[in-house]
Amino acid sequence: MDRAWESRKAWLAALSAPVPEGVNNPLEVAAFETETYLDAARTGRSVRFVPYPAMKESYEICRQGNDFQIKGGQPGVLYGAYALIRALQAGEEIPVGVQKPYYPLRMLNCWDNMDGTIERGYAGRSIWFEQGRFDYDPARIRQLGRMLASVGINVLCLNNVNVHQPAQHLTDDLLPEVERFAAILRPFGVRLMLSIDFSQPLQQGLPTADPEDERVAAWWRQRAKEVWRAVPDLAGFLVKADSEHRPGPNAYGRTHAQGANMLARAVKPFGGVLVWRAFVYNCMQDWRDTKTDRPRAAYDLYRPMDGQFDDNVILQIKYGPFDFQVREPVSPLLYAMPKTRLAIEFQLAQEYTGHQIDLYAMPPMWREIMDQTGKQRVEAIAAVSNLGRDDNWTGHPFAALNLFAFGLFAWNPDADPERVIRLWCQNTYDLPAEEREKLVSVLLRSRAIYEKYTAPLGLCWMVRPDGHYGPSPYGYEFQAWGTYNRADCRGVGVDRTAGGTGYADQYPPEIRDRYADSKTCPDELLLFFHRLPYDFVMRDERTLIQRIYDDHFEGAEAAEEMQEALRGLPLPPEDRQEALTRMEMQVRNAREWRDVINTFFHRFSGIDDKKGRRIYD
Ligand code: GCV
Repeated sequence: MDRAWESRKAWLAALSAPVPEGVNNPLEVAAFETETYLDAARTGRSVRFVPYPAMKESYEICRQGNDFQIKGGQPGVLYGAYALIRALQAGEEIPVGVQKPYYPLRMLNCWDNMDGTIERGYAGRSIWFEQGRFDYDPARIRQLGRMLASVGINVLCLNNVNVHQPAQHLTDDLLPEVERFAAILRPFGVRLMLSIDFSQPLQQGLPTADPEDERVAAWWRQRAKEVWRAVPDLAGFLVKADSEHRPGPNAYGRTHAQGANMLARAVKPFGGVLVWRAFVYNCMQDWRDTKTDRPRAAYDLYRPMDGQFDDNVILQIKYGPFDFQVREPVSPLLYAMPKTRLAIEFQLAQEYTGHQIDLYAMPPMWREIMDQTGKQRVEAIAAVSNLGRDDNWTGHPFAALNLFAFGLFAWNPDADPERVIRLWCQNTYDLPAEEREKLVSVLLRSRAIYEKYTAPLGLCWMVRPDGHYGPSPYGYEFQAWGTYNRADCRGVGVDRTAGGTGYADQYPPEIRDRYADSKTCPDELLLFFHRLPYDFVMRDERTLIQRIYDDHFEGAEAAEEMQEALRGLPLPPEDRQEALTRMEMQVRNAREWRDVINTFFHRFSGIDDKKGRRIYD
């Protein structure tokens, strides 16, 4: 078995020895990790563990000089051990006192297909599926468990929400395989979840998948029984229904609450949760129809159902009303379902954010989102995985930062983006402080830079259709996906105020009012909420068109500056090579975006750049 991945430990650089087989539970892993890292004989440091089951995922670190004590439940002690190692490795203050995760459910959603491909995967093939079956190196899955536990992620959904081969996961012959996989992750406090296909009873010979039909409900109860018999600590099922051609309850005239509750009741006896995705919209829209507005869809559908979901249903909502765009306002649904358990969904896979070629460190974006949603409304968090079989796990070696940071934000949504980025750098590379700070600064700026050279001012969707890399300002304009910028010679943007599609009215009044007025709407969302002429004067007194030109020139220039900064960094050779190769592609991509978008708007507006920079005709 090729073990090249072993030398690429993402942020676990300090942990040199692999976690051996036969380390059976979080406490044993914690003891192994601290023994290896602390090397008591050399450093004089020691750790004592005090198991305290009632603390479950929480832990408390106490310190007396070089002696540490970690008290906690399982896997709390393990989280404490990793927090201690992280802090020591970074030379940070030891997090003494009781620490408790903010979200009880902190989940990675893997869009892995059983044929070995990964939907929107940019780091190679699946780490555990190939040719319709499980195929993995157990040592690598142990390392995966260690990576997840080291940042507190406690659930991994194994298969794509688009369940293309529905029968395959839940057939009896595969359940023992699922359990073997689950057993490898168990010592790391990571439980599995499975995506299921709503229409599965049809494939198993039932004449219907109607959730109100007792035969269907009985079929799911039986399946749940078999699945939990095989994998007793399975966390639950994840469902994408009535979305992008996936089957769902609407086909039978039933609501999503009826569909979700039927499944929730099947998994309830086993302590399972039913995670139901709210990513539902009309993907067969007519572009000529200016009344239907895709961002409205989830709120319009689910808001009336608040209070109708069973208590083990969690409604999983993407952070924005579209689809993981570089810039979207926070989904209004997150404010609107007080009687429903909610999860927020992020995407680490860089589908619209540079394919793990372009640098895009997500913590600054998450900080904004967390600050806006009032995180108290949400009790679970999920992110689409950016992992794959590439030796370095994430394709771009720096993309691992996003997985690391996701875990830390899921544990503490008040996390400071700069601190998290620095902590990743410190735990990944042994760089002199000055060089490390250069890397921190590049990563910290990377999202703002990417935003500048791609779609302007909250427009979204100017990306090439299907693949979603590179510019195509009209690529989605006449398509069925509900994603329009409506640019013409008079202006650009969509009026989503009360006089337009009314989307802004879905927010609580104070937020609605801010967005609905073009004078108070934040610049970065201006064209999301308003249709404006090119000579519209913005708060900083630049015209809209000048701002578009400036951003695109500045963004492409900043990409070149990042390239320059990276060239000088003494990173490990493989990572340096990989990062520079991808940076070269990013600079090309940024120039392409700059020129395509500027030319597009120059042709429509007929207005020249005030600074006389080159815009192609
Ligand atoms: C898993 C977007 C992606 C799809 C993805 C979907 C979803 O539309 O392009 O690949 O499907 O989101 O989140 O379900």
